[in-house]
Amino acid sequence: MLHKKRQPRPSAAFLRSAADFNDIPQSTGREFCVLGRSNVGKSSFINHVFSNGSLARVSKTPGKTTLANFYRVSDGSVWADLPGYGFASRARTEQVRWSRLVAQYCEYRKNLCGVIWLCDSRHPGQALDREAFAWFASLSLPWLLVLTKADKLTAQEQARSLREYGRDFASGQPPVLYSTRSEDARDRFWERFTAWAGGF
Ligand SMILES: Nc1nc2c(ncn2[C@@H]2O[C@H](COP(=O)(O)OP(=O)(O)O)[C@@H](O)[C@H]2O)c(=O)[nH]1
Ligand SMILES: [Mg+2]
Repeated sequence: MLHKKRQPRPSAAFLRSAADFNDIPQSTGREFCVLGRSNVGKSSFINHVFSNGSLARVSKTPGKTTLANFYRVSDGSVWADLPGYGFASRARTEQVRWSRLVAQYCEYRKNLCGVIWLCDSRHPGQALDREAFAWFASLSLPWLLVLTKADKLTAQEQARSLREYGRDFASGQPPVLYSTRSEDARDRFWERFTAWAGGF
């Protein structure tokens, strides 16, 4: 019987948390950061993609995480789960609020190879994401756009989300749909990540 070739699936272990830039672990290897607005699904994504439900804490209260959490990955790289930007606030005065930590990390971390950028697949065109994009693109950081919570969309809506996000935030890589409810999503992510990160 023929088996579909599986992508290699790295595992990860918690390294440390950092409250400010000076706390960040010494590391010279390849590093990737996970960036996105509060509640977009960053911690859930990290747990799911590494098949380890207790790696990152999934919060019930949006905007609570102010620490960056670092993980050592079995491929030798390090991943950083950064505090989310902005808040899903009820007020209309939403604006990007970068923590100093995120700003300094993205600007000064020498071995940062790229941003795994998470946006909610249901909400293309959000002002906060546009601002975030303008900022890290200005730093010339490569990004891979991951569209979270795809299980909440129909196939047609997923196609539309891919189209709109791909148009707004075009890079050499089309966005990747993700859902923590799907094994296929995990395989697809690793396939795309390997193609993207292979060049760094
Ligand atoms: N249906 C669904 N819910 C998700 C998915 N990813 C995250 N969530 C939910 O979204 C909420 C925020 O997730 P969390 O990982 O804490 O977001 P973070 O603030 O970006 O780290 C939690 O209630 C998660 O269970 C997904 O792929 N599908
Ligand atoms: Mg989180």
